[in-house]
Amino acid sequence: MSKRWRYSISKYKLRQKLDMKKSEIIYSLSFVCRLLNVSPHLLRAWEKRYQCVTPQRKANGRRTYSEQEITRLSYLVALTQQGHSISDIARLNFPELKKLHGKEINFQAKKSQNETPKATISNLLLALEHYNLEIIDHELKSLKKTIPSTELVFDYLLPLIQKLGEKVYKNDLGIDQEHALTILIRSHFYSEISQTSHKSERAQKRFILTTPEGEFHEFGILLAAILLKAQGHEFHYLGPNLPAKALLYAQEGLKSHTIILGLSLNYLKEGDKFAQYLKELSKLPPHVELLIGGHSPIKILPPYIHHKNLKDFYRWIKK
Ligand code: B12
Repeated sequence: MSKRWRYSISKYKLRQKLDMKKSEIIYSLSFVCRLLNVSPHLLRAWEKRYQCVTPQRKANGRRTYSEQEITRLSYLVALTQQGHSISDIARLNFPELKKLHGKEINFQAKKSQNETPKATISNLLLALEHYNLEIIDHELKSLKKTIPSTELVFDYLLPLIQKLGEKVYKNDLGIDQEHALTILIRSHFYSEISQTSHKSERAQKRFILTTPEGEFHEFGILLAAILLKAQGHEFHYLGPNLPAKALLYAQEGLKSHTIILGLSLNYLKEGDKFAQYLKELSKLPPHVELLIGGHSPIKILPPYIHHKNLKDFYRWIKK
């Protein structure tokens, strides 16, 4: 090895050490490979040839990776997938890698046995960045099993979808990735709130959840349905984009007492359309309540109910 080459490696290692704060939480090679969708062979080869990370070894010789090393590898994997050669980028520091990639990548360590919601969300989005849909699928399954519904809605799903929106807006994730994640979330939670009504002894009212025709954003009503179920209410989830006439039939057929309409930011420009929609719904029987959730383009006056956010809605259904 030439003197110059040796010097550049040791300079690089020093720089890497400076980049790396002490972190007690460590991860195995197989975890990193699953997260980044790469083979152990590839990571070992990169380490051997380019020293792009220097994982610690356990007593049994197994490699262990820190939070910073995973973030670093994550940039390297993403950049090589974009066509950069590993030999050109292996020695770049974090700011240089970020600049080249153009997007922020961040891996968050588990703070304890139970991952914090922030860490879970950050890691789900990292898996999405690497198109590792299997990990997302697995994680959603385990969240569904282990986290109580209300916490799941407010601490995990709502911030996850909102963070996804920010990342797509900043071009950190593509529309394809937005679709992939939203389909996975829907497929996991549809089964919880499927078309069949949830009957409960507690139920006094029967709800219908939908969105007006042209409104395809359905997470507001999906999360509202999970909250209704958690509170033992009876409801029918009809999904998004329902014409007013069809909603009138549904109310009659399902004999529901409250209709919940969810509206996204995108619907703010649909004032005239929504006024017309509500006009058609004036044919509902007088005892039927109408609840608008989210961003309404027009002022909602009594007797209609308006909940701008899910927290207010949750307080209302808990009464
Ligand atoms: C996921 C998503 C999609 C998915 C929807 C998938 C699905 N099946 O739902 C897909 C890819 C289909 C999509 C399509 C489009 N989208 Co979109 N989408 C989003 C995204 C990322 C999340 C929206 C969401 O579901 N949030 C979850 C809800 C629960 O959170 P929230 O909206 O913040 O809601 C809060 C309150 O409003 C309220 N609330 C909302 N709903 C309800 C319901 C009830 C009952 C209650 C009580 C409360 C409530 O509670 C929440 C807080 O507690 C947002 C980003 C964002 N910043 O919102 C863009 C966003 C809404 N989309 C946008 C756009 C432009 C579109 C498209 C026009 C894109 C296109 N060119 O095709 C289409 C329009 C489709 C249509 N006609 O409806 C824009 C709207 C911009 C604007 N200000 O007008 C946004 C803001 C993205 C952006 N920054 O540009 N989208």
